[in-house]
Amino acid sequence: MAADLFDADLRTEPLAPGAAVLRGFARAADADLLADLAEIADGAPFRHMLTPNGLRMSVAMTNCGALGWVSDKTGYRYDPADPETGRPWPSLPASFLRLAADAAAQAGFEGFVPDACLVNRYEPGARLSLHQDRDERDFGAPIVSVSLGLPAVFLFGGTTRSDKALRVPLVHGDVVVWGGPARLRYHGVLALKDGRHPLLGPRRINLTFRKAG
Ligand code: MD6
Ligand code: FE
Repeated sequence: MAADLFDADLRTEPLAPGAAVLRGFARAADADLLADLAEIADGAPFRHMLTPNGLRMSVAMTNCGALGWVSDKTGYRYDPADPETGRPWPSLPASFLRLAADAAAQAGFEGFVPDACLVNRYEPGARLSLHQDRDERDFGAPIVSVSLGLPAVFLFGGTTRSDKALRVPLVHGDVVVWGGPARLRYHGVLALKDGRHPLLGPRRINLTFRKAG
């Protein structure tokens, strides 16, 4: 009985070849992840970046690791320095590295060592429109995406923007691992609904780990 409950709580759901949701995988580490995140946000505060079209993104972002993803009027890039402070991004904490490597291995990608972690903060109404992750140097490494706080609906599309997207509900502690044949599929996040999470209040945090350089 206990084993059955455990399995039902921590199951791996295939999404597509190369993509899976690891339900609850980050829950046991949530307090450590959030304590480390508070330090990261002290050194590199959340900010609303501009898209290349000059629009303010509804999702607030920061980064840790050797490279950080940034967007401004000149386009998207990975930058070793935070343009707001001129300093290197905070380093990747051990708790982040361990979780990312363990999740990747669980999904079949052994030896994942990320050099970039984009941190997305959603408040009610914030959304991320359909996009591909293609600013990384090589597409051989997977992406590991950790959801904390309020639930959200993840859109998982195909290889063209117009392909119909699956709607995948994600809750606190869920991890999506994404690589191989799924690496360039379109995806996004629907507008966050109102709510209050016991640890995070009225927000959702997403940690997206990549090998960017
Ligand atoms: C988010 N995630 O869940 C945004 N990208 O807040 C992403 O854009 C993403 O979850 C690539 C792979 C997995 C992801
Ligand atoms: Fe993405």
